[in-house]
Amino acid sequence: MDQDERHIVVVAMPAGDDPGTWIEALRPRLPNFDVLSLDAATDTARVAYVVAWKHPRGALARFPNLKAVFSLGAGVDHLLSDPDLPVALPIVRVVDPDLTSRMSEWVMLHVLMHHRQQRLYEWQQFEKIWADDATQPAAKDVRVGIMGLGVMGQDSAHKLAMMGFDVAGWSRTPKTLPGIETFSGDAGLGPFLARTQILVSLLPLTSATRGILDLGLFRQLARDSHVGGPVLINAGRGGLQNEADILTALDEGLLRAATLDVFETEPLPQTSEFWHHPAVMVTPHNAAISSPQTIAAFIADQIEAAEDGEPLEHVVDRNAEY
Ligand code: NDP
Ligand code: OXD
Repeated sequence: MDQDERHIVVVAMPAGDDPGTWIEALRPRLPNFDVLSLDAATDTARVAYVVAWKHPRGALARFPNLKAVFSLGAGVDHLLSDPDLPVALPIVRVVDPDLTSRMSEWVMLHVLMHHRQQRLYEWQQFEKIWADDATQPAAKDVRVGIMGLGVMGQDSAHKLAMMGFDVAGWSRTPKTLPGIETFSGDAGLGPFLARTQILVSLLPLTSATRGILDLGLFRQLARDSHVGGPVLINAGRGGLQNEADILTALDEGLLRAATLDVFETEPLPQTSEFWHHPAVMVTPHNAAISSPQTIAAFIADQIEAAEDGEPLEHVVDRNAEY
């Protein structure tokens, strides 16, 4: 093919971020394409695909012949929040077993951390205190509730159930999952929260879910947990949580503890109280991160398939926003 006719795949990152790693991962897998950074893609008519993570707003509107845009993650809120994103453009998100397993590792780690009161024993070791907790229940007597029963939520739910936890999940549409109690929609939220001692949020950020993790919701959680109150674990998105409400809930005992991987503002500002709150564990939005090689293979396979006339997979429902 003539050099001037080759399609371009653009890697679009925030201004100042280096797209080099992604370009290097994609190039060998897409030998028939020019894989370029946003700045280098001056021949805009040749751009057929964009691979994006938090791209500059409006940057994709200048490509008249775009066929699809690929999110570099599972979440697509960073794309849908661009008002200039072409309306009919298919958006593909990452669905990959490696990413999913990593999320489940993180969820199990933090559920276990709270269930087994690991922070208490770390403190006891520091203070040279030898004391066990005679009231430690078995996993089967601990009720975990997962908000979001999608790719991530289902895998975490199954793995927690395999460890013996009493697991339930909540989703937008009804689901039947072996060994997991399921709830859905507005009507299902109250009963779901009422039986939940450890709440895990794996929801996408949409107009319907923004700010859902607030005082009103925390008040509905089960209060009979052996750790002294409900626990919140959020790896969905920071926009799901009202951070002032989390701090109030911790102070008032509506929440006993929280593990947060995502925040309203990232990186978490130095002034945030979460950094030093004794009942909060902070991780730096790394609950699940796949290697560029894995994600690049997923995207390149889809681009090649689309060029062969096959349908794209994991296309986002623009109305549902995820
Ligand atoms: P999916 O799209 O597979 O699943 C989303 C789930 O949320 C579905 O079960 C869906 O319900 C449910 N849901 C959506 N809207 C609502 C609503 N209004 N009420 C109730 N349930 C709702 O997404 P994934 O599981 O792949 O990923 C989930 C999120 O995890 C991502 O969007 C991203 O924000 C976050 N993430 C975070 C990472 C991190 O490192 N912190 C890494 C990867 C992802 P239904 O089943 O009915 O459609
Ligand atoms: C994702 C993320 O959405 O890393 O994949 O947050």
